[in-house]
Amino acid sequence: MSFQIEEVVVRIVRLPLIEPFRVSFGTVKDRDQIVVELRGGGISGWGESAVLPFPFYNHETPGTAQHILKDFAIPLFKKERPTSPQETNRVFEKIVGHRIARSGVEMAYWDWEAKAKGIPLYKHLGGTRSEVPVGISVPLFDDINVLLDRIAGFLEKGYHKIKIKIGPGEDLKLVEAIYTRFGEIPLMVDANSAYTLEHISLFKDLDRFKLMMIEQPLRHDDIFDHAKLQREIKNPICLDESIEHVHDAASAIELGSCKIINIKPGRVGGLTESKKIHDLAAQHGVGVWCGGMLETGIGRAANIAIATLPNYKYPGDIGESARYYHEDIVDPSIALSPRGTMVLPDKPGIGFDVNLERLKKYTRHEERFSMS
Ligand code: OSB
Ligand code: MG
Repeated sequence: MSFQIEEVVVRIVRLPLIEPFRVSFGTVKDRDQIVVELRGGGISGWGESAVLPFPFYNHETPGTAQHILKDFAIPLFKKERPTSPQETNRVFEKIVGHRIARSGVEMAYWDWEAKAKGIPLYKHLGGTRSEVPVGISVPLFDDINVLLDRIAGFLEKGYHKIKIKIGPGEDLKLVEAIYTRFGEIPLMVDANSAYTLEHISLFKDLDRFKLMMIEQPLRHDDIFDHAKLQREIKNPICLDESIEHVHDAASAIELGSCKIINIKPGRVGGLTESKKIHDLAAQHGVGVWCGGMLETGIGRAANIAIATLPNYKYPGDIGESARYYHEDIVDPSIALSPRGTMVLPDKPGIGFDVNLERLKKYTRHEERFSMS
């Protein structure tokens, strides 16, 4: 196969969020999101660089991602002319960090290639299921009753996992209140790096509750202290921020820093790296699940596709469109089945159509790069 991509289109879109999403490091409001389109042979492949508005989750922002795409990733892509998404991932390894930025192009290539072969993306990725149970990530609220009512609504909808956000001062009391109201439910907590080993007594206290897992309690780049913490507590630790590459996953597994891994395709640079981490974790009996970054329907469709691989053992943070946005840019919008699952469309590629009219309505800026 030769290189057949004729043009790369980068669009900066702003899709109004239904409500702000507060976590320990800050609040995500409406923001610039990045949609990447690869055009070639009459086919459009779609991807998303799922950046947050500030460098508080990792080092990336909409500004850095646009810069890396325009000045490094797309020029490298044009120069090296990779003929597969896997080769694109390898070419982009030259770039240190900035994995969310580069992931948009890599994911779009997966969609493009699946469409060129006429098969659904999930099958192209090696997925083994056509329906996946999903969970929901619930932000922090100033009023604990609002949090409890939201959880009640999500449980009623059938979500298979409730993830709450925690941070110093908003931790044990939230878990206690949830147990008091709902008893034992499939519950996990995500600290987004808000603690240090000095808080070890909090994590020992949390062992009173049977949590599915505790996500990223310590530093965003730590693997060592998480191993110390895991040895002291019963609830399993799941790493998010700390795992950017299969090499990090190998270190974490060998050191015992976690028992579960949250794989976000954006954070690790795309679907190829997600597959590598998935496969390595499977070899070591470590289950994984698909995290989210409040993606538009484009990024979420890819998340649903990768979650069909066999070692995605836990429900991902894959909410339906209506939970994030007033209107999504894909058709049909992404909806939960009555079983609390996402059903994979039997269509080539990501399985959802990008609505070009709506995309245009929300596009603030567009840049085209010719590959010839
Ligand atoms: O840590 O998983 C996280 C959102 C923004 C930044 C970080 C995280 C999250 C979520 C939301 O938990 C997941 C989603 O619903 O997309
Ligand atoms: Mg997280």
